[in-house]
Amino acid sequence: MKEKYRTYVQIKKIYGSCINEMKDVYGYKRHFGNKIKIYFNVAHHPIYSRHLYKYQLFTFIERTISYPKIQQESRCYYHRIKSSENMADEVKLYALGRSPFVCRVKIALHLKGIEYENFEEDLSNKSSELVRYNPVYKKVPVLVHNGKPISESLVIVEYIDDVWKGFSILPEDPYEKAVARFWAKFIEDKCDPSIFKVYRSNGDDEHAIVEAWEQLQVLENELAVKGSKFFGGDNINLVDIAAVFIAYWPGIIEEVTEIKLVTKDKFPKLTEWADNFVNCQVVKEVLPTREHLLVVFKKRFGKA
Ligand SMILES: N[C@@H](CCC(=O)N[C@@H](CS)C(=O)NCC(=O)O)C(=O)O
Repeated sequence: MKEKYRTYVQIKKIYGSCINEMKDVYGYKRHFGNKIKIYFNVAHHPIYSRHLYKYQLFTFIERTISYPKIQQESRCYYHRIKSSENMADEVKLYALGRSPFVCRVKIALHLKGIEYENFEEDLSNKSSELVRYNPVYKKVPVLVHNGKPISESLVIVEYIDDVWKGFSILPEDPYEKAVARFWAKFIEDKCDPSIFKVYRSNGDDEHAIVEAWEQLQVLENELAVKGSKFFGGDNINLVDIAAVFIAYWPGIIEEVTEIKLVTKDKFPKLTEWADNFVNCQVVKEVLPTREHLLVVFKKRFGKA
């Protein structure tokens, strides 16, 4: 009890000093409400998390908070703070904000708390660096780590997981790891291309629609069998990251067009997963805005 009180006093002290820092950063004072909310906000906020990590109060907070969603998000921040030693490296990302492939890499970087320099590409006039770093495909994303380039989003995500500590994107167990890779490859080789095909035909190719539904049904069944919030279980993993396109893009494309591919009626589990996934803090941080994609797709589908 005494220890708990001391910890609480410490939190209050940190909380007080951090309020000023937050005012500097955000220019306004946040309202934190009751005690539990204080812990919640403290655990969430990057500045607080840094202090909390320093004072090793995180486990106390984890014990205090009984809400699973808060725990999940707090854990993410914890891993980001824990991996702060990751920041010494020079990391460059050749990117395109609206690309789901780039988003995969950004999610991985954010999960690990890695600072990186973003180089936004114009695909109609690719930079000489992009062409030099990815001479085979000349596509984004390319990650350049201490001068060494790596291409292909899923390869990059695995590289990030191998090199940097913190949040584990792939399971440790070799069998579980192989299973995660299998599903990521299924999404990459089967699901995404079949959905792209539907959109490329403006929804006119009925055979393509049936094919896409077949692939999506496989994912729907997998989620039903797993019975978990994410493909990765309680936390996101490689499979969830691989499926970022399915989680976010169809909803926006289907707002612009008449194509209805990923609907709640047809895929209740998959759409529930998509909601959970896009609402994860790290995912929200990296997704292009709805407004931006709406502009892109209105132009693309001739609705501008
Ligand atoms: N399989 C690649 C796909 C990357 C990709 O298609 N990138 C697109 C942007 S979304 C691109 O750079 N396109 C340029 C081009 O095709 O010339 C990956 O996973 O990284």
